Amino acid sequence: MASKRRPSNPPAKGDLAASALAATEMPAEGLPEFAFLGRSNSGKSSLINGLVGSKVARESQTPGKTTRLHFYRMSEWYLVDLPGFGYAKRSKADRAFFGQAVETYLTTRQPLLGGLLIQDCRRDPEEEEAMVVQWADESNRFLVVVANKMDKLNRREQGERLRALENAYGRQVLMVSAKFKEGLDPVRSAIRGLGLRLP
Ligand SMILES: Nc1nc2c(ncn2[C@@H]2O[C@H](COP(=O)(O)OP(=O)(O)OP(=O)(O)O)[C@@H](O)[C@H]2O)c(=O)[nH]1
Ligand SMILES: [Mg+2]
Repeated sequence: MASKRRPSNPPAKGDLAASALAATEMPAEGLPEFAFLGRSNSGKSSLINGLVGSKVARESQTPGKTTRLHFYRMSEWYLVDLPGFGYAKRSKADRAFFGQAVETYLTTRQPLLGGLLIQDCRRDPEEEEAMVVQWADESNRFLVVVANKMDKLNRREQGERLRALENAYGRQVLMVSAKFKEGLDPVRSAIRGLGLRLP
């Protein structure tokens, strides 16, 4: 019978390499990392799956499901799915802890090149999104801003929301539908521009 064991060196693209809260649980090889940030339910995991081309990240039916930092092994880098911020139903103590794990990761993690901030295109950026932009500016890290769920709007509304969001962020915003895999090429190009290979 064929062995079910997959070769572990190197792991297949998109393999979950670590599910971590503390730095000691994170990959230690020092490979570049690129993080997906955004409010809970904004579509981080769905976008990751769309970009990687297979179902690697777990998509939630219940918001706030991604509670740890998930490290997915890509070719010579790690894609990091972060717990969503702004999820109100969790206890205060938990929220502080998850918030703390993400904050420590963002501010101290050496191999972190930058991130992708994803938000629902129907919403305006709020304090959390502003904090992510500030983090990227202050720590000199690359940031791509993505507005997801464009399939919820008609073409005219899409144009209006794109203008409003680019105005609010003062930078380029990429409109996508993670669900229908629309608008993903510019997102891929931005990530590849960092020298990170995608399938
Ligand atoms: N209509 C539509 N729904 C989407 C899209 N992207 C994601 N969703 C839905 O939104 C919900 C949340 O998606 P996830 O990818 O799990 O969101 P997440 O940001 O990873 O959420 P957390 O892990 O809880 O932080 C799921 O029900 C998805 O099916 C999209 O482009 N269009
Ligand atoms: Mg998720």
